[in-house]
Amino acid sequence: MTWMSTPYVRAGIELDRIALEGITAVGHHGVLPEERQAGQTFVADVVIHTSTRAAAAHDDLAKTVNYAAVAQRVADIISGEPRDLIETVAEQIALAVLEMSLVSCVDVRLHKPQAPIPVPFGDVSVTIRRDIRTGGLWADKRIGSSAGAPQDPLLYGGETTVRDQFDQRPFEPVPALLALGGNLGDVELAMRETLDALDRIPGIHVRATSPLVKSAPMGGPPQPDYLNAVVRVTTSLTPRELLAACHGIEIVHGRERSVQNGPRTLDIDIIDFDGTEGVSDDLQLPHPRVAGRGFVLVPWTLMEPDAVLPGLGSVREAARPLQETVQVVVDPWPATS
Ligand code: PH2
Ligand code: MG
Ligand code: MG
Repeated sequence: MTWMSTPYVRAGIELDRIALEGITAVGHHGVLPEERQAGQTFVADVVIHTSTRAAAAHDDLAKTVNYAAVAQRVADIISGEPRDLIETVAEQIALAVLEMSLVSCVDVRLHKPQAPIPVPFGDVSVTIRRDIRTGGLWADKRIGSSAGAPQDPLLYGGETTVRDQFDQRPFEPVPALLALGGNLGDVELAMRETLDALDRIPGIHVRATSPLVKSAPMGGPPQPDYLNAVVRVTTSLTPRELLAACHGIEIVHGRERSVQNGPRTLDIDIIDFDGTEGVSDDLQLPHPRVAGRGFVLVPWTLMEPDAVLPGLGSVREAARPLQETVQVVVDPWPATS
């Protein structure tokens, strides 16, 4: 294989490249029924644009992209759901790799050397480049099953006008902390459905969940007790897109915003977005009312004992005097059956 992709430049610096060539698997992609039936060999070349400096400095696999994991993902997609076009399969591969940690850009070349072409030929392939900042990620995701779904971040705008830092797309997936809560209806079910819904949104991955806790309502009118939990996600959405995604899930679960601090079926708050600090009319980060809220701090420190929040410091210390305000009801949550 002689293909060497061109460098990808980020902030004026050429990124390093990890190239995986000739990943081979049998797939059933194609327009012809025979292709769907019999299957044939597909070969993928993948070039990952990333910085390898930190990994090299520490000789640490955790600081780079594990090419074995990439190869497995790519092979799984080739042998997975049959598609008509190699364009579609290449796209799926690019998006899957782009969602892995530390990947800024990816080039994919997908070959179909046994394609049904009525004249002798050597090879046929498509080559695409996708990077995390161009918005191509979200536009292209619309090809997939989430196209037009209510949680589709494109439906919420923010792609064209950059108002402030909350419209800045991260260079690579970043950690964010979400707090879930509610006190009307089957809240635990709504919260479990939220985990699924979040994970299905392109650019959001659920990484960890806290125990489920119960607490008396803080503020607002007299109302039932709350169930709460916090969720660690990684995301390549902008803060405003993440907020829109959370609102979309709340709406699907029948959330109505009438009384402030009033009873609700489901509330999803962004507590922290990779340490971003700022205020706008629609969002404040970190969440301004975390101090004193045992129903956020206690589950958070149970999930991440060493967590720190800008402006608050150690979550463990902040949670300590609030232990008695919440009761753990499901741990681990969601319960493993
Ligand atoms: N959320 C509020 C107001 N009060 N009290 C508890 N116990 N749990 C909550 O999630 C909660 C609250 C506003 O979002
Ligand atoms: Mg809230
Ligand atoms: Mg809220």
